[in-house]
Amino acid sequence: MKHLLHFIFSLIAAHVFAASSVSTLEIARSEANRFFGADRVQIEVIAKAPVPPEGFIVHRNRDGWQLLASTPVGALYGVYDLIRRSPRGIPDHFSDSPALPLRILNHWDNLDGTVERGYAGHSIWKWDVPLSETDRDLYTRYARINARVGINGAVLNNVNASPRILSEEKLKRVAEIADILRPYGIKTYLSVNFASPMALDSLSSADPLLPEVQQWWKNKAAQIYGLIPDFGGFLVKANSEGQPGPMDFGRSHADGANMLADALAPYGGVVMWRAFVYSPSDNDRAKQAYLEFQPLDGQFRDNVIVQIKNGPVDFQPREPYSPLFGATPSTSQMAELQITQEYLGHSNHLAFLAPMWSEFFDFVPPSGLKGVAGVANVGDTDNLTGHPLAMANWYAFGRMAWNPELTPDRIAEEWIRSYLVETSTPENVISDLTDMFTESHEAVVDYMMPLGLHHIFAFGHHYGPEPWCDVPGAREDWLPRYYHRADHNGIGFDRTSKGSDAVSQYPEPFRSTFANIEQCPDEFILWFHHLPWNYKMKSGNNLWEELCFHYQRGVDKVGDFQNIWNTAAPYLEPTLYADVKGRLQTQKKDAEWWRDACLSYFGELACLPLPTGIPAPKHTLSHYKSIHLPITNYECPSAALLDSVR
Ligand code: GCV
Repeated sequence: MKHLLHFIFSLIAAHVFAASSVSTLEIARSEANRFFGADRVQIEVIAKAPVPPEGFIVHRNRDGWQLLASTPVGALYGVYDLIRRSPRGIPDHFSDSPALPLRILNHWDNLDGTVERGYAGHSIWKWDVPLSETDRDLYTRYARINARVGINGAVLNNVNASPRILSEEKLKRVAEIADILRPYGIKTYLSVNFASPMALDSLSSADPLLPEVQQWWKNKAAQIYGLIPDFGGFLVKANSEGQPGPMDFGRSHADGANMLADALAPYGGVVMWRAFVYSPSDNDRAKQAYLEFQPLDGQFRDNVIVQIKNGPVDFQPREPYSPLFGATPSTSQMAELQITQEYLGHSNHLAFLAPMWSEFFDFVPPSGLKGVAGVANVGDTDNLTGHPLAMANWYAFGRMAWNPELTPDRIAEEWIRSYLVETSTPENVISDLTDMFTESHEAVVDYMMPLGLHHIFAFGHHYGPEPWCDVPGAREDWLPRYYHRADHNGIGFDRTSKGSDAVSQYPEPFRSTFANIEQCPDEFILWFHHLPWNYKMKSGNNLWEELCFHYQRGVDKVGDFQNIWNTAAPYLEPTLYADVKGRLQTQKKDAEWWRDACLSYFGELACLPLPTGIPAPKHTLSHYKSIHLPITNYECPSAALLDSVR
């Protein structure tokens, strides 16, 4: 490595950069100087250096470090890696580059400033007023946070997209934002509404095979690239949950995606076409994405990437991986993860998500993916993420998008050391905090939906338990009973060949593992099997007892987290300490609410007593059924509101 570096440095003496890339390098240099002292890090960017485009090589020398990259953004990432490594000691030689080319945040931000499933205030993007210095500073702060973990793209608006995002006025604003993000290596993308030609310019159709529709999108692409030369491309939610799409005109997803892809291709743009679809007619929602997209394999243009949610249903606390991954070998795929905690206690609960994403990558090799997108948890509150520790999820998303093999405990520890505690913090405190982070997702699964249960949330806003939920006129597959299928005989969704046969969408060995009740992991058992309440589990408990113990384990874990947090108090910033302490109290009460409500409801069906060690519910089932939170789909309930109802 050392020799290679010297060889490269001596061969190529100078390099000229395009004007736009100079500022990236300036940022890299100023970050390095600020953190390590003037000129301690010598940065060289050599276009022909044998370093991957966003990668870097670092080598310690007498005065500090030599950092080599083939692009300015590679240098910037190298500086941030040096900074990240510094609390643990920087090795003499190291190199790195990202595993996935696209590492993108998807904002579900609306033009009116609301954020769908956003629990950190309003959108940071301003659409109707001139950008102030404060806005620009915020966008720079946002860009820097992303660059520090290697996130290289941002889709600015909601997939439930307003056509107005493509109006000239809004595109000019997009260009202003893109100019601020660009020096940090971030490309800007937009979600588009498939019917935009009809909504914006009164075309009579948005049929992707009509020449005038194709021309409309070509003109739109030309306009966008005139304003934003490095625009990343479009994200599209089509024919899903009421959004328009090519199927409205009798065309396929491929027809729709390809039309947009052709418009973007001359400029190098991509289309990220979402596979989040589920028609009301199918017998199992979990099968839909596969059924609609697998037969289209090979029909998409090269610059189309099908974006698939990690699981087959919808960002549940735990899902098996979506069988669509790997099922379309001739079509590019990317994964969609959710950083915002729509189904994980919003910004009231601590749920560090790296373990969930790591579990996903254990099933889905990153080598088969073009990228990964994360639905952002960013808003305009001071700490940007609502729950102060939810910033660790934004961080973890970036780190895992860069390297999906990083372990959750390493990521947690990095974040804790870099952003949470004082440098004097004893190792045992750091270790306990790390455990708290890495165990927190499983705790949430335990007190919300253990053993493969899913989608038993309150209707609409998805906060709190409602396994009994019934909304007259609602689609069956929007109601919890569709998913848990509990009655006096048992509980769980039979997805074996005797049921919906969703297992047959999985390749071996997963198909057999999930289908075989003896082999199916406990964490997915009620996802794939309908079992009697007295079914004997691997632990020796019957299913009912096992369910109860999981709920209790989740509650107990939150109690442990409270203790760990209190012990760490002397090493934490006091306001942050108090904020998280309050949220942990809410989380504990919510965990008890989940346990008591779900066990009351399922217990009444199972007709079995609570096992020893499980406390009696605080209230009657009818009390739990009477709880309705008056909140929207972009609000986190306050502690006071929750205390007044549960
Ligand atoms: C943006 C779920 C969420 C919706 C979201 C949708 C999607 O249904 O509840 O808020 O819409 O997923 O991913 O498109």
